[in-house]
Amino acid sequence: MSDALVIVPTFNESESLNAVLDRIRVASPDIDVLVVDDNSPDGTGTIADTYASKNPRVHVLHRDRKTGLGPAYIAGFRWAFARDYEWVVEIDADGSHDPAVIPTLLGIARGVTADLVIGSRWVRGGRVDGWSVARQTISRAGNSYARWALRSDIRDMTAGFRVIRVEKLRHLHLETIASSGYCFQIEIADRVDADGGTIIEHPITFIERASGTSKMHLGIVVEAFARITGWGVGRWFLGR
Ligand SMILES: Nc1nc2c(ncn2[C@@H]2O[C@H](COP(=O)(O)OP(=O)(O)OP(=O)(O)O)[C@@H](O)[C@H]2O)c(=O)[nH]1
Ligand SMILES: [Mg+2]
Repeated sequence: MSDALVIVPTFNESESLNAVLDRIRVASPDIDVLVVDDNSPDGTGTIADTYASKNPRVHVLHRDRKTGLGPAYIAGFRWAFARDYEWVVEIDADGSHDPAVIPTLLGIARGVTADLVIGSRWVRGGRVDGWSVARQTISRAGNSYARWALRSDIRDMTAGFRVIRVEKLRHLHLETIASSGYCFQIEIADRVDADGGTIIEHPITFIERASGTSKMHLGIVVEAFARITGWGVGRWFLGR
């Protein structure tokens, strides 16, 4: 068992999963991996099982149905809690995050015992490949709004490429997290911050997915906006 667990949430990622798992194994041969699949209709779960049957470090958690990124990650975190990992790594299955960067993010986390290391698009040196100016602007604007509403210093709160210290995760009262979409990432970062955690952003290049389809939809954006506004109002006006 390694001291870190890479968690890969999947929903309909049959075209990219094998390649991403291969790349994780090349970058970090000794690291454990958990695929969390929500009964993908395209057979991603079976692909993960086949991969795991040939690689003892790779595991698969099957969930009955798709309930969003947040619940999938929380299930993965609980799997990690039960096995005493020290670190979890979050990474997308669509090739947007380069697995070769995992050792760098983990090295930073271990070096200063950070609670959260974010692979960040929106710090100096970070960038996005393959997004229109409009999409970049929406992401930047969303992050600016979250930063302002939550009085945070984090530049990329929605980023999904991260290392989190398990001991800190255990403090975050995951049972009270209701965020479903990428708002989940904002909520985790905000809770680590509120808990006095050490947070470091490391610049990465995010690459637009080359295959498969995005799970992003308007409801996810609306959820993030509504929840951030609610938390912000609580903080600004009600002193919560
Ligand atoms: N298990 C599980 N995984 C999910 C769910 N929603 C998204 N994912 C996975 O989470 C990762 C991020 O989702 P994406 O659809 O790539 O979202 P995104 O990166 O914001 O958008 P695009 O890159 O444009 O597709 C991918 O690996 C998805 O397969 C879900 O409800 N359950
Ligand atoms: Mg993606």
